[in-house]
Amino acid sequence: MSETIFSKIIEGSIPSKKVFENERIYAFHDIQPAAPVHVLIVPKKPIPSLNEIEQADLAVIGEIHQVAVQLAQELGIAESGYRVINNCGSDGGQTVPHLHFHLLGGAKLGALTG
Ligand code: IU
Repeated sequence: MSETIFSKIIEGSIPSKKVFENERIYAFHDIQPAAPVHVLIVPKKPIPSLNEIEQADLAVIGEIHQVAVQLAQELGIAESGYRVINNCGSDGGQTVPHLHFHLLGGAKLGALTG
């Protein structure tokens, strides 16, 4: 699997505003926030996109959602609500080919559009 900028962020060779890390997951503030709270939650394994997930990856994808809830609580948006999004592929708006989930909140978010 190819290295992306997220691999460099995870290994620390590119700085980031980290909010969570364990053996399997790294989360940091998005460099171009689309909402008052905008965190990216990333599996350390460089899975290119949701299309490439395997059976063995299902646990970490569940854990990413558990981390999203924990971070929503820590960042003060759990009660008011938030969104967890994955963009997959070109039409889905994915720009970095390393699987990641956006945690967005802190304001009333717009309706999803197609
Ligand atoms: P996307 O779903 O692949 O479009 O999301 C990529 C996100 O990664 C996007 O919101 C960027 O602002 C963000 N990002 C970043 O936080 N730091 C970086 O160095 C790069 C992209 I490149």
